[in-house]
Amino acid sequence: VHQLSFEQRLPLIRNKVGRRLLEIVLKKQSNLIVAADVTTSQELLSIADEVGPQICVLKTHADIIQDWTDSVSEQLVHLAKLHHFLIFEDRKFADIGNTVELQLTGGIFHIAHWADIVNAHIIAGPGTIEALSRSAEHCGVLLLAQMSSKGSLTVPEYTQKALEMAKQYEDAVFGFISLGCIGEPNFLYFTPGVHLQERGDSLGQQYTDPETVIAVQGSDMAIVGRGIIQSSDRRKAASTYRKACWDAYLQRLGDDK
Ligand code: UP6
Repeated sequence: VHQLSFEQRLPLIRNKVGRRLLEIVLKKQSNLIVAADVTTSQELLSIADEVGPQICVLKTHADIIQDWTDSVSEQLVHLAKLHHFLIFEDRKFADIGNTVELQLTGGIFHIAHWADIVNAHIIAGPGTIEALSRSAEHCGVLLLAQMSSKGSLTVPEYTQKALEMAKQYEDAVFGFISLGCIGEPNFLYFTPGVHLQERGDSLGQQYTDPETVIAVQGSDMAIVGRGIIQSSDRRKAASTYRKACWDAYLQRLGDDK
């Protein structure tokens, strides 16, 4: 668990997008990421507008949007600029490098055109990251080192391999999807499966509260989906989660901060 502040860690981050993210985090005092898991562009854009002021990153799954067009990404980028957040397409790339390159740039999503952050499994080896790192000038990469779901195969040796691979691609990779802090302070740790009320769902998701994830397990960014998305007042829920996540970060630094 790192007690260095985000200010202290900012210059340690090699990837440009990672540093930009920390600037936003510090400015907005928000280490909250909302997972906008909805199926229409209208819902996606209205969530981005509603929770935008409270978040540092909006996480998307473009492939669950039933009416995706380039215009959706254009409007999303507009809202990201307006509310000052980054866009993270949670595509979880996992194929050989050549296919990943096509998936990143082609299809109907053109992810490389609008995503600030993408992520990848390490199962296929470094070629996956190599393909993503070619766009690293304007895109940062996160590696999946652990998962929140029950029965995940990310055993400690696997998590270690993710760390080793990240170090080889530090210009592109600036952090991990993990359950907490798993390595050095020059990487950032993003944790999904965060909820203030629930303990899980019927399909193996396992939830932890923001305080445990950030103050105890040492994660940096909390990714919250249904905890906010299913709330009747998303603005208020986002504000509650933002405060809980930021307080947990301050708690980790020590109360004298
Ligand atoms: N996600 C996880 N666990 C992981 C990796 N990614 O839940 O290990 C993603 C899911 C979803 C979000 O794809 O978009 O984080 C969690 O949503 P929830 O808060 O509604 O469960």
